[in-house]
Amino acid sequence: MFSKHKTLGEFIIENQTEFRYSTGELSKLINAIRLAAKVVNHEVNKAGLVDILGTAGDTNIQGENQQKLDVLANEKFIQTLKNREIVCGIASEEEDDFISINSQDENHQNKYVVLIDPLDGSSNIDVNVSVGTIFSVYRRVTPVGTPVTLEDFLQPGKNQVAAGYIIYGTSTMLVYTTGHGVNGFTLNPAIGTFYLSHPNMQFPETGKIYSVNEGNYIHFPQGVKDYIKYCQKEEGDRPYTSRYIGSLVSDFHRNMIKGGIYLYPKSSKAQKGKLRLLYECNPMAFLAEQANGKASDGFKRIMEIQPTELHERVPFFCGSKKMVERAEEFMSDS
Ligand code: AHM
Ligand code: MG
Repeated sequence: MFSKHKTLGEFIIENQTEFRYSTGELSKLINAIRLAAKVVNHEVNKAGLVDILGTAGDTNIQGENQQKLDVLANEKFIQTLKNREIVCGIASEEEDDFISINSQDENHQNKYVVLIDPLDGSSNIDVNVSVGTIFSVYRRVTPVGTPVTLEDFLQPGKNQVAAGYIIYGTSTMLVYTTGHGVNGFTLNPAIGTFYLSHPNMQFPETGKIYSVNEGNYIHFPQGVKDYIKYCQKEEGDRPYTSRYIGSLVSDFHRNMIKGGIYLYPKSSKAQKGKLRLLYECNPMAFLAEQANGKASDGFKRIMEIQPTELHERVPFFCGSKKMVERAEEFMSDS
């Protein structure tokens, strides 16, 4: 029976055998992410107090200014994963290239690669609005013991063995899946322990919330314009409510709990959309599907897409199954 007081550590141990390749390695990896999450949480929480706000001055590969906390979160996650020697490679939104770990040591046996967006929605940091960390885990495809290659990272989302996010919100939560449903853990900051607070999370089949940056409306494809008008129409259970935080993790999290759809379509300004396939869309798509939701690029399943670049972008429609399906109908009709 579900105990409200089960900790993430206990949960990981209890569910270790559910992993397809149960060597304990993936459990250690989730443990390392848990640790890094606590460190980053600590930094995010004190952001308003100390001089770590603002722009670090560097520009990342997407041409965006890096916030200092992005840099910090990136460092913390990479350091934690490196120090524990449990992965063979890491790719991050904040790094131009992937990082190979233990590439000098021919005896290393680590089988997993991790892709992360260390601090997503970072434009929200300096206004005290929720941000998140997103992670995605794959088994490498090249032989164990050799340096990782780009091929290990450019896998379709359906190959993911684990994915999740940390939301630094009114409370901090770690939500993840290893392909056996989605579970959410809330941090008790007083003692630094995550507790299973949201077992078996599920998107409601349909919902009443649509989340999209409507400021870009004029640039959207006709199908998206039509779908937005549909959401706003007075008919049946509509009009829907519009809610957009501008922080994917937070918008996704709310929609999973309440029922809704998140859209970041392509536009005439950004032909491939904005969000990154490998460390934003794929992990969220894996979570969505594991929670009875759906994720698509407007036409096809996100997790079927064969990536060709580390920082590839893709249009993203994600949320309650029926709502995503309806949006897809508008896309194909147009
Ligand atoms: P980031 O990785 O630079 O933070 O960008 C990703 C974020 C998402 O969290 C959010 O949903 C989206 O960008 C908001 O974009 P916009 O401001 O164009 O609406
Ligand atoms: Mg991001």
